[in-house]
Amino acid sequence: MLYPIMTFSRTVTDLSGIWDFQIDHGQGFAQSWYAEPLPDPIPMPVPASYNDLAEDVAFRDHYGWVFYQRRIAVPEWLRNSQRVVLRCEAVTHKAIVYLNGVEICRHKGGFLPFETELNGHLQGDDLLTIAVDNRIDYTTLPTGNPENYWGGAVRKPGEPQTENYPNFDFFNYCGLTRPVRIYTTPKEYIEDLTLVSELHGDGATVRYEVKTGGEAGGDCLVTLLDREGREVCASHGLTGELLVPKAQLWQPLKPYLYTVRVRWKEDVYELPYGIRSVEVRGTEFLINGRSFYFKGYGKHEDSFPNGRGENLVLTAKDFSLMKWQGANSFRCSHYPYSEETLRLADREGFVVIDETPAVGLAMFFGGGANFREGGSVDTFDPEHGMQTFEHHREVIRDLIARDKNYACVVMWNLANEPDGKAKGAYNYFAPLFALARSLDPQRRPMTLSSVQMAGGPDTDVSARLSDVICLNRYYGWYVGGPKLREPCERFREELREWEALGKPLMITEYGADTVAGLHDTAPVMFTEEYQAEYYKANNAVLDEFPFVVGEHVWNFADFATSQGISRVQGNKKGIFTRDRRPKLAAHYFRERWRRLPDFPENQKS
Ligand code: GCB
Repeated sequence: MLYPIMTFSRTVTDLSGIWDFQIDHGQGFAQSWYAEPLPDPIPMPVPASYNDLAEDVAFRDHYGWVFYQRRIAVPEWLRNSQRVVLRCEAVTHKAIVYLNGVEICRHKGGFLPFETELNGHLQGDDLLTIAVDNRIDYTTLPTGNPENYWGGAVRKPGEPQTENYPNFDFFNYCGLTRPVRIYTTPKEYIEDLTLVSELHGDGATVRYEVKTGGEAGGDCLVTLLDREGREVCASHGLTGELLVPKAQLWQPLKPYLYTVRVRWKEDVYELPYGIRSVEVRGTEFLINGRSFYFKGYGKHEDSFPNGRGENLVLTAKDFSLMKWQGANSFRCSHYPYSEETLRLADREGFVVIDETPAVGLAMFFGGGANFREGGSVDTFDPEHGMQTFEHHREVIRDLIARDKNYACVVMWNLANEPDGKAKGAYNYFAPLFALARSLDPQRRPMTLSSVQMAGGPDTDVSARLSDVICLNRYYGWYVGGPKLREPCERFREELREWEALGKPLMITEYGADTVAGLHDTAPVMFTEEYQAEYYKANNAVLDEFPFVVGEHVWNFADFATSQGISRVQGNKKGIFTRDRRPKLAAHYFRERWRRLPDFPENQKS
């Protein structure tokens, strides 16, 4: 799926700005709000989550439908000569799109784009309405269990959930969270482009495949341009190879991006593209044949008051802070991030673990799919398990379709903290790993992030399926805090067990809640001192094991969550505050990561 850009043959109109908005308390569809101007709208910026943009708890926590609306006009000459496409980058979680009162498409999945052609529907001055539903259940990812949730009000068993209290540890921000755009292409157009490179000696071969929409035939010219825009090599045909005699590689923090330019009939598309290789060999994670060590973070798309609304200023600041610290990577926890973030990561050389929104797949978190004994995909009843599974397949397809060409993406993470030790977990995940492996043209490593309760290599399904073992571990916080020495001894013992498996392992989460400004001479829990000591103790263990290929701290910054007795206006495990001020541990990691090489060749300390 190609990101919309302007080229010699394409236009893009960004519909970002102030839209009309109205919360639906149950009458919106009955009164056909999508057919007429909304009865009582308020102004609402797009892109943004709406939740924090009114001073009202009921508004913030609304659970159900809302309506967004604006007028659009596409010039007649453009409508007649080009294919006009409406593209929503992310609508959380379900969307129904109407033009002049007529439904033109619907979509499920709050973190990946969808698009629809407008040509047959446009009249010249058109009313665009997008109805958005933020409710989650067994058919969505994240999943939600409508009868159960984490925190919140007291409800009798069987009563439907009416509040925005999901079963995962981030606020269920929603709305038109990323841009809505109209882009145009020639009627016959380049639909998709797939790129795979292979390194040999100083050179590389870039295999490509172009998919087109329209009548077959016509010459396709694919050109590789260097950073200065000079042609390096070219090839004809919808599939082919570009031979690069002296390839400049995309390296972590030292990225080189070529441009791949495709011309087919009237259409032109250009894609920034980094040449690099990724491979797991033994217990090493190799990038361009060299053993790589992940230093960085699990993050969130979260800011005030944007919520999960795309915030490029913040993304740029986050990248700057990570560079300041010597971080080289991050994980798109717990859902696919904005494509602008990946494009920037490609440009800046940040290494990315790309994740599906499959979080909450565990009943002990009040979640959806649970894998009961008996070896079948199962929840409370089999129907629900299959619903989750089906949608999981869809998001894997859509995620890889969107992100397959990014050099920064080096690994796919298929789920966060599922119930990995339940017997049904293997039957649930094995087909998903197989699907992802068959879909990724670059054959990247696959993983999932394991919850502590899934146990060690004997019980955790990840041991059998993942190429890299990714552990979320809280030794010295949820496990054993406020002690550090004894829990870290258990951490050491656990790592010894995993070491015997012979696969590389990285920590995808470890952390301690820390209220910025709380200090003490004795490092007590929640102080900045405790957070720093926690990481020193855990890192000392990691440093003993050469098969550990990375450390991702939980979390880069404090972030909003549902309310609950263990959350103080959100999750405070950030190394930075929500407004990006460093806590004590930020300086500790700066010292550590600037010292640890990106390619350590087995000498970490
Ligand atoms: C986890 C989850 C993450 C939470 C974190 C925490 O294991 O993966 O979503 O935010 O723990 O802070 O409890």
